Amino acid sequence: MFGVKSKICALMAVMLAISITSCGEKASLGVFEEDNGNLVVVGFSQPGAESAWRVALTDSVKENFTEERGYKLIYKDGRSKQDSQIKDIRTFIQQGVDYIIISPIVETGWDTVLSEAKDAGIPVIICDRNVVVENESLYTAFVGSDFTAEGEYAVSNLEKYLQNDEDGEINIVHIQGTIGSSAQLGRTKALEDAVKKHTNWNIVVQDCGEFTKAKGREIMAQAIEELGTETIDVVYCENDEEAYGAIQAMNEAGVEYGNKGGIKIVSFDAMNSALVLCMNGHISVEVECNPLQGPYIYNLISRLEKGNAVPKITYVHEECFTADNLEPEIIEKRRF
Ligand code: GYE
Repeated sequence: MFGVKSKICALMAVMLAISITSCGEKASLGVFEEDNGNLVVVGFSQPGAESAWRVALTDSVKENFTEERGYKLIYKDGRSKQDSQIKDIRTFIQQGVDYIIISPIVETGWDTVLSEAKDAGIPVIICDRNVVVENESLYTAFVGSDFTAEGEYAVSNLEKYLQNDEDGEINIVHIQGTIGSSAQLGRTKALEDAVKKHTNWNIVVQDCGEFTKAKGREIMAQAIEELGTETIDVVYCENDEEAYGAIQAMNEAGVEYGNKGGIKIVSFDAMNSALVLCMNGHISVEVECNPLQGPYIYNLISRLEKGNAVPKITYVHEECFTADNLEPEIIEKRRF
């Protein structure tokens, strides 16, 4: 049935398909360049989409780098793996983008890929979490949070809630974020320093909640089961998703929490729904982590486009909330 002729035909068809594909790629690359001739191309590598906070960051960057403003944004989600993020960054380099924005899942392990971007002459803006590299010149600028300051806000406000308990033991369940991310490192350090300072504070559980609701719930449910409902005084959650999960676990176990009595909750991000819980006294301390970083990054890249120098570090504006400084109008005005 399949004679030499048909085999040759098949081979030719395959070759044609290959040449069409490669032409297609070339053509689309050509179109890419032609269509975006005047557009500045920006690749944005996110670690994943583990929280509402991160979705807000993605939206903020997308809203700022629009075609109307002269930009073409290529967005890539690293599915919570550093390897995928590195692959995505290499793709941007191959595509010859003009700038790369990276929100790095963890702080270390970026030297090689950043050197590749530098060799290709592509400026890199690190956003949200930071990197630790041997040579700071491997990236152009950092825009994001001061996580040590965030942790210190959290701890000093928690101290206010606990000041009447100076003599009793304070048992803390500590649900950490992705280990090795700057958000986790800064927020953890502040708590661990506070525990060293207050001899009656004890971390009774310390586990990684990966910044997700499911893990937050799991860790808190297990803590309640192992320690009983009376032993835990504080749950320190390194983001709102984990706090929502911990609250779910406490609701399911019938455990009291909040300012009126029961377990005190500390959380980070200050997403609107968490602020409502804070205003109502269910969450005791909410430290804001501002995901609206798009305008800051846009500002930096516009300056670089004009050939101007930019600051190496830009911290975004952040505040700390408790029931005492929250009102519905404050929450309504916020965008995340
Ligand atoms: O707190 C959390 C997110 O890196 C600051 O990551 C960010 C953190 C944020 O998933 O909700």
